[in-house]
This record gives sequence, C-alpha cells and structure tokens, in this order.
Amino acid sequence: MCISQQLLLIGALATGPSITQADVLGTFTFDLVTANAGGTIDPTPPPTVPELTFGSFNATGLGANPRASTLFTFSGWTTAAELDAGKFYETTLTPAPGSQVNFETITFGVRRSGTGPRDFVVRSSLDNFAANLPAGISPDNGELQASQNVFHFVNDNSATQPADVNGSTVSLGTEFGPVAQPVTFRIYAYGAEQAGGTFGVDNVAISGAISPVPEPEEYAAMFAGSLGVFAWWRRRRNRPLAVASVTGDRDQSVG
Ligand SMILES: [Ca+2]
Ligand SMILES: [Ca+2]
Repeated sequence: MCISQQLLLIGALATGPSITQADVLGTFTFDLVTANAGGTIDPTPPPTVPELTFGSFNATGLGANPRASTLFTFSGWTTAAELDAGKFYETTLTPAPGSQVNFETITFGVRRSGTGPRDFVVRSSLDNFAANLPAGISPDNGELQASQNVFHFVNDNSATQPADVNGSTVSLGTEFGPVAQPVTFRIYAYGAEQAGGTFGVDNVAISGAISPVPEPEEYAAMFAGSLGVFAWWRRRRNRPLAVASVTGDRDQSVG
C-alpha cells in the first residue's frame, strides 16, 4: 500500500466507520401520563430505535403522583438555592452490544406552576452526576436564561408563560461520542418557591448517531497506517530539503 493510500485509509477511519449524520434518535412525549393517577414511572412506551434501548423516564425523591397529564411533572422539589442530589428525573440509554452512540444534544420543553422551581440542570452518569452539562437556549426564549450551565426561569409568574417553555438545549461534548456503555441522564430542578410547586418536562428529544463499534482489524489497520505515515515523515525530515531552505537557494531542486 502506497503512502497516499494509507493517508486515505487513515482519513476514512478517523471519521469513524459508517457514522451517519446526527439526528433525533428518540423523543419522550409522555402521552400516557395521567394527572394524579399514581406512579413515578412514565407509562408511555419509550422510543424504540434499532441498536439503542431507551429506558422509561422516572421521578426520584418527589411526589407520588404526576400532577398533570401528557407531560412529566411532579411536586416536592427543594426550595433551597442548591440542587438536592436525591430529587431528579432520569432515563438510561443503552447501546446494543457491538454498537456505539455519538450523542449530540438533548432538547426539551419545561413547565412550572406559580410556586415551582426556578432553576434546573442536566447531568449524566459519565462523571457520576458531578458536573452540569453545557446548557443553552436555542432558539432564544425570553422566559429562559442559561448561565454557567444552569437553566433559569426568568419570570416567577407562570400565568404569563406559555404552557410549554421551549428552547432548553444541552450540548453533549466529545466525552459523549462515541460511547458504548449505558448512559443515564438526570434533570434536577431546585429553587422552588414552595415545596408544593411543580416542575415538568415534555418532548425530551435526544439526538446523535449510532454506528458499529470498530472491529479489532480496523484498529490494527489504523495502527499500521499510523506507523507508515510516521516512517514517511521521518524520511522526508531527513532529506536535504532543510539545507536548501536554510541557504535560501530557491533554484535548487529538492525533487
Ligand atoms: Ca406531551
Ligand atoms: Ca411565583
């Protein structure tokens, strides 16, 4: 295999084998949630995607009942200005054996009652829920701000807000692509005006691309290709090209 062929091979492998363009992989719509029906697990069948299993959305540390229908909303959030690590919504995504996922974004709508939480963040199991994931509002929405990866309701009066306040967007960094192990995402809300206030999410959409985990022989080809390029670079480096440049003799052929 010549150098140019090796470069082409490395280029092809560096972008990953057959990774398709990022797209919405699945959306949680909470269609079958019924107000005050009991239960803290979304009864709606989760999205189904080949090679990726979506777990059900569930609520932890909150009230015993969803407080409205067709979205995921509960009371019982902390009134403290810091999040309570025991109060969150979560779901787990599990790639099938032999598959990996480049996660790109999580977008969702939010809704709060007049005394509900004012702040919310998203974290993941990749760092054991230590850091807030990158938060932004896209498209812009006057009801929401994102600062230092914390989402914030601008207004305390929910009566003036649309039913669903859209635009919350989490941008998932390079640590999320590719991943072949299960990933749990959690949404924590806090800063409630009263414990009885509610915070809900709807249309939680997760985008990314699913691809096969590279076979061992593909890694071997990448390694062999890298060695070939290194040897080629070493040979180039040892040619008299450098001497010609230093002397400024531009007419000298360095062929
Ligand atoms: Ca819905
Ligand atoms: Ca209020």
